[in-house]
Amino acid sequence: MNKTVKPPRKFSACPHDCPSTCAVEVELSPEGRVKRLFGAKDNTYTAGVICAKVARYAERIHHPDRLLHPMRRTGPKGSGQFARISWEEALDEITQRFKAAEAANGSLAVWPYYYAGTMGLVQRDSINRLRNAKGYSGMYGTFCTNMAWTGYIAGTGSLTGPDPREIALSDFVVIWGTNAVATQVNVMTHAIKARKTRGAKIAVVDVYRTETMKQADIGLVIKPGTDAALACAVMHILFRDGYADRAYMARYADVPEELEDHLKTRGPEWAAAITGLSVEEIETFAHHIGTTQRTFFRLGYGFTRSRNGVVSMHAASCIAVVGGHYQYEGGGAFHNNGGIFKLDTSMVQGEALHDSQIRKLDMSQVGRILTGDAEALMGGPPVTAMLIQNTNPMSVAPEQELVKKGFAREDLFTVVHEQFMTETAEMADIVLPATQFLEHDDIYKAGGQQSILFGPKIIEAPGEARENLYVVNELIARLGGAPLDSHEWSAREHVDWMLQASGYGGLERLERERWIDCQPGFEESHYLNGFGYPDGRFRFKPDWLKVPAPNAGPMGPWQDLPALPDYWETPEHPSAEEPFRLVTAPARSFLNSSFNETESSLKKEGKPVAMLHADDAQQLGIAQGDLIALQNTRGEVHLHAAIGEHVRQGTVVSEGLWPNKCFVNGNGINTLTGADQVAPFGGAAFHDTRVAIRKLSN
Ligand SMILES: Nc1nc2c(c(=O)[nH]1)N[C@H]1C(S)=C(S)[C@@H](COP(=O)(O)OP(=O)(O)OC[C@H]3O[C@@H](n4cnc5c(=O)[nH]c(N)nc54)[C@H](O)[C@@H]3O)O[C@H]1N2
Ligand SMILES: Nc1nc2c(c(=O)[nH]1)N[C@H]1C(S)=C(S)[C@@H](COP(=O)(O)OP(=O)(O)OC[C@H]3O[C@@H](n4cnc5c(=O)[nH]c(N)nc54)[C@H](O)[C@@H]3O)O[C@H]1N2
Ligand code: SF4
Ligand SMILES: [Mo]
Repeated sequence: MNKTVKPPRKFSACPHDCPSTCAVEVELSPEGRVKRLFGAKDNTYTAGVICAKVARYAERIHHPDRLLHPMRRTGPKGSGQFARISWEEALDEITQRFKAAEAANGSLAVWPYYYAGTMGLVQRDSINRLRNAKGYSGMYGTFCTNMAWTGYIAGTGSLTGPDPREIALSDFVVIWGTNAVATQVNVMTHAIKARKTRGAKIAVVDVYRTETMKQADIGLVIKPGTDAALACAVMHILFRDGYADRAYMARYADVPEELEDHLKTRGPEWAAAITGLSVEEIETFAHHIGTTQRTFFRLGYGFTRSRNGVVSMHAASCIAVVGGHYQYEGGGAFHNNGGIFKLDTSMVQGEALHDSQIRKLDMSQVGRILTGDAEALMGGPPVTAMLIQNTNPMSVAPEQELVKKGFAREDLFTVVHEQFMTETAEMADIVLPATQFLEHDDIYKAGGQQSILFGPKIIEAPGEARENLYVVNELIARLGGAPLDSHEWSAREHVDWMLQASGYGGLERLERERWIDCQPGFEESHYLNGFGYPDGRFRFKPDWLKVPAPNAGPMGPWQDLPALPDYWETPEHPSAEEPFRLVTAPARSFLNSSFNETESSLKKEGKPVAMLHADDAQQLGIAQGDLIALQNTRGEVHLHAAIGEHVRQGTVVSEGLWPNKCFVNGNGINTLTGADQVAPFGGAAFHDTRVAIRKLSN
């Protein structure tokens, strides 16, 4: 029999905004088309596993709807009417319009806007070099990480922690506020390994019965935003029943006695009333934690997307200190490894040209900003020109009614550099076609694991699609930005410089080795040499405004933050008029708004629905599949009801992000979410929305 020779696989890294940052292998056809993607077996975190949507990447990269040419709007804003133009024409027009915007209202009138559609450090962050070279308005990136990072760093003093691969060496894996099966599948790989090899138990804390919870031994479905109450009760029990590690706390924590005293009134009965759990559920969970040295808390983002999310994250992270779990292999609390890499991105971002006096506009408040809200504009000039890369604010940003109004402004000149005709691109004056990750070079650093990875250009881009770096470099040249050596570097030159400057050798090494494992040793990872604060002590009682997390100054009602871990009732607590709490959790087959253009993902997800508890549905006279309205002061969204026992009474969950046009009234789910800044350093509370529900029709 003839053995078919398989073509060698190419190596890359998944560029998407996902904590896993998988090391991937790419199978190409003899004609050089992408066939299928695989997880690299020899990367010890990826361990041969990637999610289904990225395995099917051929569908996204060879999609017939890829943008292929620059285009200029010919009809009204949002009409979808565009005519093809050349790159030269497009860049000339952008140059002229940005110059005009600057002449009329100063350089702050131009607002480069981006997020993490690609996590590549060159293609994602170069736009900041344009900003810095021209003195354009700054952007405060608040979509995602603010509450989670601030809450975690509040305790530990650094964004590091136990090696995430140690989940496989744990005896009790607590997956808290993350739907790992959908959002970061590799957590499950290691958790299931712990179960198979060590008989580990898995617990999941969420607000509905997710696919992750279905795989757990202990599933705790709590009321949204009540995680800190659960955490307090768990710590109360650890102190009460002799499981608290007092010797450890005496050495490693700030105020253990004060915490113990404070928690005396925060027992399981108190927490049961707040969380909706039974006292028994809380006792059982705490008992497992207390009796298992190797308890690994994998703390996600989901439970921090609330107005009290910082407090929830901090409270959950405190448990591993009270129980002393951080000392043990396979134990402790991990959220993100962002602090271990220390990659120097100053040349990519043009940091030498940065002016710290320039306003930093809150990206989540894009709706308020574009509709002229003076506070959101920080008292400065209006925004009249934008360059948007790697993000789709017409779908993903809160307060959509304002976002739509803003982007419809005739006096706003919008450039969107995109892979697809997203709902944001539809609002543009100029649309530019972008490459996908296998069509350009870039470097990636993981958040949920420990590698730096290289993703080389493997195939040619379709049509005239060009990388983000090209657009940035061309615009700086044409607009006459302040000079910097790196303005003309290629992506490979940037990556090489970054690696050299950060002590990782150069690109040649990374290309040869495919990834660099940056996990510090056991003692450092487990904070055995002390936590990240100067005195080495974990903070049960953080000085909130001094938490060493990325921030743009105090925001939101920070004065009201509790001093010690506590339940902090959120301002948008359900009321008589708006009695439900809406959680807008991620869909398994979409990644934010990415993949909602691929057939297979759309087919798997079906249509947008609101999951309701059967008793709530009955009270409202709503039957399975009925068309319903979710409504609050921000707007109204029409979608179908999915009734079951997987959510609690009072909670409604809608998985997304669906394109706005998939909703019956054309209003996407972010019509309902708010852009008020969460204390103490801002962020958007996507899972914390009060709504009323009414039936529209069968
Ligand atoms: N398939 C898929 N993967 C993704 C994404 C996606 O959209 N789809 N998004 C990517 C991005 S940008 C990010 S940041 C990560 C985020 O990944 P995660 O850390 O998983 O965070 P979320 O996706 O926001 O929400 C996770 C879970 O939090 C739950 N949750 C909401 N409110 C609460 C609460 O108050 N308490 C508790 N205990 N749980 C709560 C939600 O029900 C949801 O199941 O995932 C990435 N991966
Ligand atoms: N209701 C609700 N809203 C949410 C969330 C939620 O849980 N619920 N999650 C929030 C979170 S955590 C996040 S991170 C945001 C993310 O929201 P977005 O920032 O919009 O993220 P994506 O949808 O991943 O990517 C946006 C776009 O980037 C484009 N893109 C990818 N790579 C490149 C590239 O190399 N060049 C260019 N020019 N474009 C590229 C993709 O085609 C895609 O259209 O959404 C937030 N919005
Ligand atoms: S799990 Fe996350 S990092 Fe891995 S392939 Fe899927 S989207 Fe990419
Ligand atoms: Mo995110």
